[in-house]
Amino acid sequence: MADCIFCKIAQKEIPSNLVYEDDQVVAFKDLEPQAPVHVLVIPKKHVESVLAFTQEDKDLAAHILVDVIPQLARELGVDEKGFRVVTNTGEEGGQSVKHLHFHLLGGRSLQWPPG
Ligand code: IU
Repeated sequence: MADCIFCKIAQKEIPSNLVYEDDQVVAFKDLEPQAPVHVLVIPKKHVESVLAFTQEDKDLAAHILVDVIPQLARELGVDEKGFRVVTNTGEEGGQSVKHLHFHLLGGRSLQWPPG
């Protein structure tokens, strides 16, 4: 989508610190990391949030959650001690970029509840 910064990152029109890529998904290091491990996992296609998923996106959603995130957690070394996956949604959910992204955070003891 034009003017979507995460679409531009996915298309490599804007540089990022990529840690994973396949035909449907990219993951890159968050520019303002909130934990020693903080990457964003995004679909290459523009989806605004989980609310915008359609039935056609079931395989994509499963791919992100079943394949990509667990693989990345292992590769980034946070699988044994634990990590958090967050997708902020909408204004009160704290979503600042309107392209679906899953934060994968780990490498320190995380507090609950979040602010
Ligand atoms: P949020 O859940 O929509 O607030 O998360 C957006 C995240 O995207 C936030 O952690 C930013 O630091 C991050 N980010 C980035 O890594 N690179 C960018 O070019 C932009 C935002 I814009």
